[in-house]
Amino acid sequence: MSAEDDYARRVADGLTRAFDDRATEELRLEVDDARLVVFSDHHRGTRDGADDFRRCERAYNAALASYLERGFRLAVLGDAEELWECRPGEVLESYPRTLELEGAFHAAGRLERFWGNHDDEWRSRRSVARHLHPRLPGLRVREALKLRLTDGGREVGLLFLVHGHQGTLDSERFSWLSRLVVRLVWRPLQRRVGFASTTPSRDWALRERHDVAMFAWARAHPARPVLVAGHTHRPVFASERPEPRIARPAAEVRAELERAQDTETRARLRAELEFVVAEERRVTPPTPVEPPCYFNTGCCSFGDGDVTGLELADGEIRLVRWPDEAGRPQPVVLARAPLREVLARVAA
Ligand SMILES: [Mn+2]
Repeated sequence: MSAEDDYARRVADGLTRAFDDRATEELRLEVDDARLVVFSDHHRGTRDGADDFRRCERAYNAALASYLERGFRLAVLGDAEELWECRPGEVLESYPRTLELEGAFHAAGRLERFWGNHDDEWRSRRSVARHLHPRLPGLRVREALKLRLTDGGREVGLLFLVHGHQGTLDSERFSWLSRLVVRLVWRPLQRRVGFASTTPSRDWALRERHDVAMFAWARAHPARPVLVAGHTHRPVFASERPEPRIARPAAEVRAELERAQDTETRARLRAELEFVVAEERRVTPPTPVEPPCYFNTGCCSFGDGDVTGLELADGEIRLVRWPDEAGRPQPVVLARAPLREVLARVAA
């Protein structure tokens, strides 16, 4: 068996274990009534140089306020707190406003919290009771959730929500070891250097492999689930993987630059060209996701302060980013698809 197959098999085993776990509950939702937003991977720290959420706090809090008002249910899909690097108490004290907003969903019975690999401390009911209950009374943190979608009472599909680290070597088998490495080696280094990062988002090859493994599990599973995960920090939406916004193609900027005469214009265009070229280099070609049985939220710890999430609303599934192009506290829909169509294609 090749290393790739072995990796994919471990991920599949991990996801199947979570899928079959008796603790994994089900929720029924009508396709047209469902109003849910899923965010993941905040990696909230202590507001120091190693805290990836700091830059995203503004966009995330704004988004929560809006979804709260519009009656959405909120799913926080794991790695909300960065507990490999920091202690629970200090993290929770660092973001009182964010917790208040999440707490408002909880008070309304509209919050679902999941644990990821970086906050798997919340597997422990004692830790949850000790640290989270003072702010979120009675909260349960789960590993996974099944959403049975119905259309006029008839079941039309199954969404399986889970963080997505299940079955990975570093997260499940040696989590105590990776945690020590992060806490003792990585974090002091990151604090000094100050760049945003969390495993495995730094490793493009691993992320690619991980996306493929999660997709393969969903496609092969007899229950025909639509897997909704986070963990990779890269949004995946149906048959396309949306890419970071590129203002306009490099060729267009180049053509304009050739015609430009004055220094100011040339300087502006040259800057734009370098910007676009570097952006294009970051982008890997999309992996086709057909049937659309795997969606990824992206994350709430992008280095530029953006957050991405998945909305289920108005009979659609949508990938959104906050803030909008102009930096205003509004969502931009990066991709959308009718939910019935997605579920029908997965069931076929
Ligand atoms: Mn993770």
